Amino acid sequence: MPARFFWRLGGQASILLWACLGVIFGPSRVEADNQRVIIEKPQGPVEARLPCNRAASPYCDLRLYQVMVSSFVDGNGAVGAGSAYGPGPHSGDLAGVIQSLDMIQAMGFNAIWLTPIFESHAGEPQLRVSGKKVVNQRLDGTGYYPRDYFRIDPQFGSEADVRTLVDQAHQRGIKIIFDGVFGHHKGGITPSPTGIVPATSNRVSDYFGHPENYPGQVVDFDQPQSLAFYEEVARYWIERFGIDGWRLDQAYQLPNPALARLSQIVEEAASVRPKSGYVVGEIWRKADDIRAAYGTSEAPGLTSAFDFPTRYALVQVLASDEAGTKNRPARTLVEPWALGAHSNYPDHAIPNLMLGNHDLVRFGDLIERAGKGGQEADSYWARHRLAFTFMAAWSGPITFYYGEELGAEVPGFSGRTGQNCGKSQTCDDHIARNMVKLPPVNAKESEVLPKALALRSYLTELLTLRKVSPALSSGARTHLFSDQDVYADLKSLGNEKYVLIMNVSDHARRIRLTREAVDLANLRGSRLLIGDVGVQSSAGSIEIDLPPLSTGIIQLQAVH
Ligand SMILES: [Ca+2]
Repeated sequence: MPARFFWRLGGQASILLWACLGVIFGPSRVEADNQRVIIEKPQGPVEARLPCNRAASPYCDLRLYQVMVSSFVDGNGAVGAGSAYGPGPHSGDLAGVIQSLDMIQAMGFNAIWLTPIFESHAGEPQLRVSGKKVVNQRLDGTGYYPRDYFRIDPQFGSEADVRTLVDQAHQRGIKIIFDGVFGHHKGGITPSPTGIVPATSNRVSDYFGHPENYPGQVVDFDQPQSLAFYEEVARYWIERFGIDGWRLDQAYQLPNPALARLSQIVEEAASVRPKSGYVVGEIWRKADDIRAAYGTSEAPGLTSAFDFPTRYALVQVLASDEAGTKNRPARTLVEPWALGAHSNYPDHAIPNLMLGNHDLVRFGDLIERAGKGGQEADSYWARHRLAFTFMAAWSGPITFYYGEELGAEVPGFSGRTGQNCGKSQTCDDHIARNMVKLPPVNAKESEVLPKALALRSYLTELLTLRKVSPALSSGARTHLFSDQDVYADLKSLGNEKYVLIMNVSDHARRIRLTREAVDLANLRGSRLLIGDVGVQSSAGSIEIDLPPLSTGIIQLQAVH
C-alpha cells in the first residue's frame, strides 16, 4: 500500500534473446510491392499449459470491477471517510456500491473487488514518524491498515450494508471479493471470535529497514496463531455474509504455505456457490517474484496473481508507464519479462490482467504523460480500445478499475509531481483515487463526453463477447506475430478460433494470415466480431487491413 516496490524492466539480454527467437522461427516475410507482411507460421510458442489456456478453472472468465470504496460513489451522506489519499471528497461508501450494481451488471462485469472495509479506528494516532505516532486520517480512509477484521468500518457503512450488497449482487450474477490485508495491520488487533490475535514480526527487514516509520505492524507467520487468525477471518465473511473470495494485499508478506492454505480454505468455504472461492494476490513486482509466489506444483503458493509485468508492457506500448517509459514496440508484450514469463509459471498459475488500480496512474493520464494527447484527441479513445481489446482476449480473469470504462483521467494531472506530491495529493500512487462521474449513478449521461459513453459501450460489447466465447477467456494462446507496430495472437479452444490483432502505430499496416499460420487446413472464412480493422478472406488466407491505432477480434471459420 504505501508504495514500497521495486519495478524493473527485463534487461537488454532478455530483449536480445527474444529477437534471436524471432530469427530462429523465421515465420513471416514482407512483400516488396506493398509492404504487406505474410504470416506463414506462428512467430512464438503456444501457451496451452496453464489452467486458463485449457478451460480448467472456473475462475477464467471472472470479469472484475475494482472499486476503491472511499472514492467510488457517495451513496449515504451520513458516512464517508472524508479524508484519504488523492483528490476528491472521499465520501464513497458501501451504499454507493449497492446503488451502482445495475450499472456494473449492465457493463458486463460478474465480480466486484472492494478495497478494504474493516474497522481501523479512524482518528487514533498510528503513523509513526521517527518513532512518534501521529494521527493520519488519510491512511484510515484507504482501509489498508485495519484493526478489527470482524467489524465493518462505520465510515463505509454497516454489516447490514454488506448483507444487502452481497444479496443484491448475487441476484445479478455478480461475485463479491473482499480485500484481505493479511500481512500487516494497525496494531492493537481485536481478537477473533475464538480469541486469537496474529503475532507481530520483530524482523527489521519486514519493515523495509525502518520499523520506526512503519504505520502499523507486520504479521509474523512463523507463529501458527497468525495463519489460524487469518483463516478465521477468511471463513467468517464467506460463511456468515456470503462473500465469494479474497484479494490479498501485498501477498509477498505471506509465506507460500500460508498463501496456499488460504486459497484452499476459501475455495472450500465458498464452494456452496458455483465459481466462488477465488483468491488473487498482489505481488507488485517483476515476473520472477510472481513466479516465486505461485510456488511449485509440489509446494504451491498463490493460485492467482495480478500480472503486473504484462500490465507494464501494455502501458509502455500504448501509452507510458509511471516512470515515463513509452513508445515501446508492440513485440514488447511477449518479451520474456512480460507475457513470455508465463512459460515459467507452475501448472496451477492463473494470471489476472489489469490495466490500472488504486496505486497506479490512470491509463488516461499515462496517455497524456506519453505526450499523446488527451480526451480531445481521437487517438486517446483508440488507445483505450486497444488496451481493452487486448484484455478481452486474455486467457484468465481480467480486472478493470472504476472509471477506466469511461476513459477517466484526473484533470490537470499528467506529469510527475516532484517532492511535494504528498502535500498536493498528486503522488503517482494517490492520483487514481478520485471520484468519477459514472452515469446514471452519480451523474447524468449529458455530464460526460459522448466519446466516453461510446468507450463504455465498446467495453460492454467486449465483455459480452468474452462471456459467450470461451476461447477468449480460456483458450490456448499462440503468438502469431509482432513487430514494432503490429501484435497478433491466435486463441483456440475446441473448434473455436479467434485472432486478436492490434496496430499500435500511427500508420496503416497490412497483414496476410495463411491457413498454416492459424493451423486450420480447412479455413473457410473469417468474420470481424468487434473492432475497426478490415478483414477479407480469400483462398486459404485472411487479409487484414489495419488503419492507424486499430484493433479487432476475428473469428475463423472452418469447413466442416
Ligand atoms: Ca458517503
